[in-house]
Amino acid sequence: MKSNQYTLISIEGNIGSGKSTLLKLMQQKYPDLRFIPEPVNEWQCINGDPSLNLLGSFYEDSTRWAYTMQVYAFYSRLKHWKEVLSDPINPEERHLILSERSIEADKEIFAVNGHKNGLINKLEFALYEKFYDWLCEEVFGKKIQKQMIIYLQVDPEVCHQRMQKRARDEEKNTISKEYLTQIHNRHEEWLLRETHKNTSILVLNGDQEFETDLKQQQQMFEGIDNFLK
Ligand code: TTP
Repeated sequence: MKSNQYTLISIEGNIGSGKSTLLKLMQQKYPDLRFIPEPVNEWQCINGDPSLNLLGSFYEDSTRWAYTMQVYAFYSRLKHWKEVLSDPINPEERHLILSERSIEADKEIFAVNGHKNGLINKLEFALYEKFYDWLCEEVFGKKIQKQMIIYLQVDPEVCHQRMQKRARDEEKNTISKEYLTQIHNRHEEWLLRETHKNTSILVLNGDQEFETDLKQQQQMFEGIDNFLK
């Protein structure tokens, strides 16, 4: 691998599957990686103004806001990526970047699902794809040499229970089990049935509680350690 190239490791999975928890645990275990958290809080409060809540608007009127939500998710993620990629490279580092979801997942999961179920119309999807293709090439170019995906596969019913427990205001009464099943099916299609170039995929079952169950955690990390070797 060239000195300015990275491998991207992204944690993928349904809403409420436990990606943030896994990212936090991985941050503790592998402090030598670069990390990119997901900028959800930026979607809830544009310009620091809680009355400009894009995530809330999206769930209140998904057809009106789905395209805008995806454009802004793309923009905010790209901004973080640029920052991380512009940090000087330490000659000792492992050239691995760990991220909660990825720009590709935002498109493959949320934009494609929104397009399939009519929340994003044909014109909006064509525009989204145009700047997606161009900007990804501009920002990543040859910097990401390889991609590794950790797919946290969780039953949509379990995701629903975890979501109720964390009770994010915007999602509480708006995300149905049907929507979680759609998002789950889209993950399965994208990660298990479509072909991927230059990408390895680890499927981890996350149905069992793993935040507090150390035995379960240890089992998951055996898989992750092997995958990252
Ligand atoms: P997730 O990326 O699933 O994050 P999470 O915090 O729910 O994940 P976990 O519980 O596994 O830690 O989504 C955050 C919210 O943003 C969720 O309501 C779905 C929404 N969203 C979109 O609508 N479009 C997008 O492109 C993304 C990335 C998220």
